[in-house]
Amino acid sequence: MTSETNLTPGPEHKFTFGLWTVGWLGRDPFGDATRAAIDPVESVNRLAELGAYGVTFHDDDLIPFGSSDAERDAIIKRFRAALDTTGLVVPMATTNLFTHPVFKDGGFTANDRDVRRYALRKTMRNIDLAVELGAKTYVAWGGREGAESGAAKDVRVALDRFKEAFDLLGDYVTEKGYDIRFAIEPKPNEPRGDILLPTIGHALAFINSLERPELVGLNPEVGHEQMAGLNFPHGIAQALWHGKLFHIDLNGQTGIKYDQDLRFGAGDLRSAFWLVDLLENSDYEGPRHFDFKPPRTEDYDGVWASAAGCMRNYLILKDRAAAFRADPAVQEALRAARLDELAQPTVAEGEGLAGLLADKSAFEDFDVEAAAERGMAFEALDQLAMDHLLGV
Ligand code: XLS
Ligand code: MN
Ligand code: MN
Repeated sequence: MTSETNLTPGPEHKFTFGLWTVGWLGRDPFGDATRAAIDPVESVNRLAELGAYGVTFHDDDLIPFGSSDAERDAIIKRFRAALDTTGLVVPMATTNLFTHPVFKDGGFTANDRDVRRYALRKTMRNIDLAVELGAKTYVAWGGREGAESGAAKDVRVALDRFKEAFDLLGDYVTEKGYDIRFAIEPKPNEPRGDILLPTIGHALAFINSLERPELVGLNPEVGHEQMAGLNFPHGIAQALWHGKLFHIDLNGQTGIKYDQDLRFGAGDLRSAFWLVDLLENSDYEGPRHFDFKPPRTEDYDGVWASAAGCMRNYLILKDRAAAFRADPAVQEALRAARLDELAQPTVAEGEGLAGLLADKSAFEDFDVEAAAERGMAFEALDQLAMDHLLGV
């Protein structure tokens, strides 16, 4: 690492945190909370001190479920004041459609029609607040949209209801003239046995069937794809290719198991390196949003250490990725691995299908055996990446 490497986070890095992340009390299926509740205003202040750019929230993170209108107004006023004092922004908000028992079978795809109508109204109410606070992205994680058993959910019909919900939400923000877009967050399972729209790929295909596909993109989360054994940087690359990376949830995960939500950089470090390399060399300009859970072993000192670690690891990896790309040996190795050749169209401009079919060197005279013998030189390239990642 060079001496001028700046590992101090600032607003220019666009690091954001969910109120529910540092505010997680450590309750899990086997154990009670290990930390006392924290005031969202305190979280705003602490995150600002650490160098964050913004905060995000579920409606119920900020305004406890069941608050009266007067309580709601007072909470929003206090929160706004904290934002004004610290300069923190709210680039994204979302709805909690999973904690209250009413959502036990889902929100937008619950079999119970009354619950679906309520879920839509709850969402629209919080969209109003999100827009008031300046959010440009509205995340939709359908954690309870799914099933544990085969006949319980007719998936094709549930997808009709899912589409209906996003079409109605699209109508809502369009009629209101809001400048906000939706970002679907895929997850394969947990808390439901199986969740609808389980991966980036499923969600991308779904978005194409909506009435206003331009209003809907993705909020992929590192651990969620890795829970399904998928390559997260590859998924993000495809989301970027479709112009659908609207937001991102960064955290850490070690393989196919429960949703660990480790701090960013913990878990699969190599994957994190390639992710930062990709994001920093893409046109994605949105927040670097951390959706992690400081382990329940930690007190609040540990919580802030964990939050600071997310940002520090991102900045270290950004530095390592930049050093990798700038290294002449890497540029040579990229050429040896023929990345420049991948960027050439397979059929030359003006050549067309006819040209390909007429080209004997492409088939009749092609030396298949000689081509098969050519090494790809990927191992040398990957070792250079390893050296840079490890700072050697
Ligand atoms: C849970 C999700 C959730 C969403 C927001 O696994 O990551 O926290 O990001 O509802
Ligand atoms: Mn997660
Ligand atoms: Mn998430």
